[in-house]
Amino acid sequence: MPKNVFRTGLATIVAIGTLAPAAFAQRGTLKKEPVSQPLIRKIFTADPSAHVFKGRIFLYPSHDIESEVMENDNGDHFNMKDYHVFSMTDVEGKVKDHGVALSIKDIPWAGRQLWAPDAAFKNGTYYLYFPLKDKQDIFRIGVATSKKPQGPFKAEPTPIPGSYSIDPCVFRDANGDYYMYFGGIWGGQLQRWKNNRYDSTAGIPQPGDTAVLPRVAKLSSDMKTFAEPVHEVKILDEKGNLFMEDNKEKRFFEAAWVHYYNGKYYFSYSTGDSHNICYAMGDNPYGPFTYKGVILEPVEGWTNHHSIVFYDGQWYLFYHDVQISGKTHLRNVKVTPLFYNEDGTIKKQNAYKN
Ligand code: FUB
Repeated sequence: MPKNVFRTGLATIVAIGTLAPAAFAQRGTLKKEPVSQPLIRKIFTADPSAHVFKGRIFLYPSHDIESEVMENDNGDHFNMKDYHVFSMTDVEGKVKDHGVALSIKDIPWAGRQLWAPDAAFKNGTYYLYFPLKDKQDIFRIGVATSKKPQGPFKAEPTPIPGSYSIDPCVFRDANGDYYMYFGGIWGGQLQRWKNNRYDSTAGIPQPGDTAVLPRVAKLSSDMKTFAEPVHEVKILDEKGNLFMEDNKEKRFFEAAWVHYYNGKYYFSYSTGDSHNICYAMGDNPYGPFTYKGVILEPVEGWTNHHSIVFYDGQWYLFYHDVQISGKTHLRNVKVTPLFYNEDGTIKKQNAYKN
């Protein structure tokens, strides 16, 4: 083991300069003791979308940077300009940085802010899906392709027609159909879209309103267009009612992820300003999904964003916090094992020991 490198929990820490005291190195700027250590320390990474391709776990995260943009509720300070792709054969092993996979300067329709991406594979081609503001400052979802999971990816000349808002998640159903889930309120602009029409004057949801719903559309066989109009995804409480905006601990905010386990579809998401990762279960990819509980309690940092993947006989939850920087817009990705109860519900995770 090289000097200044030591193992803790699920990851390897490389201390810069002199060896830091172990307790500090494990906790960084955190107030609490973490259960997992950052997977990547050379750059800031967030919103990790994990997939298994070619027998490895590939990570498609946001690449956080300090761009000196003032922090606000629209998230202007999340001013990212490219993506790196990472891979590993073991969640406790070396994480390979494959370098820049797509840069904003190579996206013809780009305005600003490359936010949380996702990826998919079909018929020999890898697809990178990404939210980005266009030149009118409206978030759209773009797609870029590569013959390799790590890229580099080449962006299509225009965003996906009919796409909007942020945080795409592409789910492959067992029959080979692909669905894109997306949306995020506040800076993610979802509240401005009603019946798939944009209203720049629509404000953020108010306490008496029904909560804004995430969206889904089946992808066409070319994986670059929607095969149908965008639908709302209903998330219901145990009585079958939609959540109201007031129910901030449970209602959808952003960061959709869909996975399938034992005959059920799991729709998980962030509650944003109340900072939970929650989940709901359903019987088909369109929902409705019934709320079941919290998967991940709030992490340090404002945002909470995750993915769930099965690899080598174990389910994993990828997520992020701000252990290295202590700043909301400079995050670091992490991973922890995920477990189910016998009835198919998910055991709640806490990213900290105390
Ligand atoms: O990384 C920018 C945004 O922060 C993501 O799109 C959201 O999900 C939140 O994590």
